[in-house]
Amino acid sequence: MFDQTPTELAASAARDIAHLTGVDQHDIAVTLGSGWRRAAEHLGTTVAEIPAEQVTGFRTSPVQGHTGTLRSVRMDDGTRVLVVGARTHFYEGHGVAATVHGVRTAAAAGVKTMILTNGAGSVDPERTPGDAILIKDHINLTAQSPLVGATFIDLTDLYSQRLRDVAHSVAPDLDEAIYMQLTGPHYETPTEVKMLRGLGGDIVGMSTALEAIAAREAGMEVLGLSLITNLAAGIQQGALSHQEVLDTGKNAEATLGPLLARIISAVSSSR
Ligand code: 8IG
Repeated sequence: MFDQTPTELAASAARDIAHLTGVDQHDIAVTLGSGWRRAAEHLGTTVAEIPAEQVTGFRTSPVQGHTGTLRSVRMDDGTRVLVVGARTHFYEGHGVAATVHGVRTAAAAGVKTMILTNGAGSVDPERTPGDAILIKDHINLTAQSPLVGATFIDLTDLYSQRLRDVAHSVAPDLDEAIYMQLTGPHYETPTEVKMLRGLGGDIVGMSTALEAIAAREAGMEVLGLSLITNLAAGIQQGALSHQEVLDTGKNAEATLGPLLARIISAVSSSR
């Protein structure tokens, strides 16, 4: 497997998905981050759900709160949604190619619209944990790129204005934020959070930016959604815990599912 290029590996994974789900092509893919896990239940009819480890290059996540399946959902209008519940984070140490394999697999499965969701901390004290937010742009602070060689991809409209407009058409109150990706897995120090505020970002997490870049390279349109699960270190009183992140996610689940379903329906009818 290690002598395959990332593109070949993604093509194998897409063949596995077609074979295991019986669905040859998907239209939209959504990667489920912290708090977004149950959203898939609202999208439509689950045609097939497969354990991630049965698909080339995917692995089950060791993190509690991250699920490990791929799901093929048929929406009422016939749109095929690939729900990627297995995300490899950069902090797992498998390298940047493994981190964006899910996105490249979606592209190889025919997907034209990539929806990336995550949980994030807010470096802005005015934002409220439990709120969902649209990603407007990112600052990639991983010092990594999923692209190798002279691949000078334009990122001017990375988080598509068109798709953000579509999301706003069904959820006008959704705020927008600039997402900063750090490698983690530790959270920030309070001083790092001050620095991050100075850099001009709003929220911080450990995924999404690298995936968005790979999605753009693959020619997909990208929509990013964050659930604010916590105020970043030093902004809130007391220490941060993964349990707090899980609890906020759990409490938000009931509203996030229907919200995501509304957005994906609107995206689907706008294609
Ligand atoms: I959820 O406060 C979540 N992910 N780096 N900082 C970073 N990642 C996060 C945070 C946070 N909350």
